[in-house]
Amino acid sequence: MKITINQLTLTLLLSLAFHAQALGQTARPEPCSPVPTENQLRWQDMEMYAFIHYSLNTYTDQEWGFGNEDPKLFNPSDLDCRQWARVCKQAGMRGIIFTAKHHCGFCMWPSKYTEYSVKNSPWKNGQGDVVRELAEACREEGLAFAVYLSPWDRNHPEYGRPAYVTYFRNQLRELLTEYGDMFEVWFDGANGGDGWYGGANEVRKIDRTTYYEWPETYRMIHQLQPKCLIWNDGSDRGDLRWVGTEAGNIGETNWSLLNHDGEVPYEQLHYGLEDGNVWCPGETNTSIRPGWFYHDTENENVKSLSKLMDTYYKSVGRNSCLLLNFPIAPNGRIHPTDSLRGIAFKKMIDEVFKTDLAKKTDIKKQGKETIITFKKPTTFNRFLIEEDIRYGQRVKKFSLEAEVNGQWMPLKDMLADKGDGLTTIGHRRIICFPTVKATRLRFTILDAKCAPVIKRTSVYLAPDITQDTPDAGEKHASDYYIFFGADKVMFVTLNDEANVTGFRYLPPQDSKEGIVTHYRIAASTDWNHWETMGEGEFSNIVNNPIWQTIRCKPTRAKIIRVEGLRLAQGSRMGYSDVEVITQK
Ligand code: FUL
Repeated sequence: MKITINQLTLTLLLSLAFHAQALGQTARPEPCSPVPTENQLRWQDMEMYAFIHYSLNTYTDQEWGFGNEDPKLFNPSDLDCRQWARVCKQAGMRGIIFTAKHHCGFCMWPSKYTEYSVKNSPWKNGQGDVVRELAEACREEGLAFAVYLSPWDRNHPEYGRPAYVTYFRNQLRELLTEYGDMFEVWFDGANGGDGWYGGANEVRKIDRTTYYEWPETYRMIHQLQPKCLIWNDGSDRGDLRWVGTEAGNIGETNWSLLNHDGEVPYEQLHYGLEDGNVWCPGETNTSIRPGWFYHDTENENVKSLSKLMDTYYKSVGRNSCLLLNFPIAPNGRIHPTDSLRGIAFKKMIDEVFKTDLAKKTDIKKQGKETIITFKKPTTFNRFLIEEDIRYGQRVKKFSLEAEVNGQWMPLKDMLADKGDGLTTIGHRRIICFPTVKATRLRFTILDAKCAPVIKRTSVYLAPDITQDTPDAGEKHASDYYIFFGADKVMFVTLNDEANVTGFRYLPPQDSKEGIVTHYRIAASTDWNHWETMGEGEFSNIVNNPIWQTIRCKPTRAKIIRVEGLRLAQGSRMGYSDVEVITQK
């Protein structure tokens, strides 16, 4: 239903909402359907929680295991779940979602339904249980706990057949009944493809809409853990949605709504659906490093503080929650760079939102306008606004102006990719703009689905992040002569001949066009003789277009030839950056 805001309705509803709350009265605005469930409301207040990726991949330097990796590789010297929980807590995370089972099928708990687990690893002589240790550590630190259970299993012989679905459900039941409360279960969207599958070593495709029989699994989850949210990038609508990218941002326009049925195209994952018929907010997932799993080669690429703040504004500040991944290093701990950066991140958030400059001001609401009058000219660069989403998400468009030297000047969201970014609000919207010194700030609601119910308006001054900010981290770039011999053949020439031990590829960042999914790479010193350095697949490169690293035995080279054997889309291979790793 579309309502044109007339001044009277708005004033009435706003004051109703404010005064009812302040006085603890029962009068409530009519909900503007759909509205969130209790579980979704609780989730939204969590704002930030951590992902932890840890599995056999940590020991094989992979992002996706094939399913035949040896469980004996799992033998951390110093595994310490309490360290993970402490770091996450200090980084401002309110919970942890742990990869109990990733696509390789290796179980981080001694499941009674498979031999492919920690029980057949040398760690603690097969008596260990990472899920239990982490669940306990979370409880001690007051963090909520949850699991990622990959529906795709590249180890299981029955994957693709009905017997696997029973196995999957049995494992889920085990996790939901033996490890205490879970706030969320995470069912990854990567499903089916090649794998080991008990030695069959073949490609197995499944029908995402029918294979897993999600309705039955959902019933089981609701029965065993009524407060647990379902994240599912599969066919059946869960309680939360993926945001269509792993880069750490949701749309500046972000409706927490979708339609209950049907496939969800990228646009809707990213921006939601204004007239959707079900509440399904976006959870922004990204990693503190380029990859989800730990790789030594990424120790220099932990996200900088400004990148993390950008991620915060583009997730929590856009009506979403941030799910930030901390990979575990082979010794069984979060790497010191990641933990220092995570803690610096939380400190910076606290610093930015320490003093609400709107607190000691005169705030006047008149119809669709709110005017904040400062006692004296005040400098600020952030505007924070919240709707009371218990009554639904209502605002469609607003404006923001600062009065500078007696003139009203429009402000816009400098982080928006499209337009001025002054569109939806929801649970929380943070508008970032260059610092202004103003006497007044005017916020005007221009369009809404129902009469708005605004809960909070705040103003802040965020400090600059510079190279001197403690633990902020730096950028890093490469510089080679690169050219193409054919549409799918790239040459990278080095200034001097060197012993090359690896090659790194950063795919195009803006679209799937030209992303290399399967490569062959060779080295030469004279353009005539080529020695193959490697051939293979870049796992998960389309969903997560991050730096890919190929390691090889030391090979003498002056020129590197990279062939794109298969591309995600298009016929010309693309790249954002490359790097040649040479022996020191
Ligand atoms: C993706 C997976 O394929 C990645 O390996 C990772 O687990 C990420 C969170 O989700 O789709």
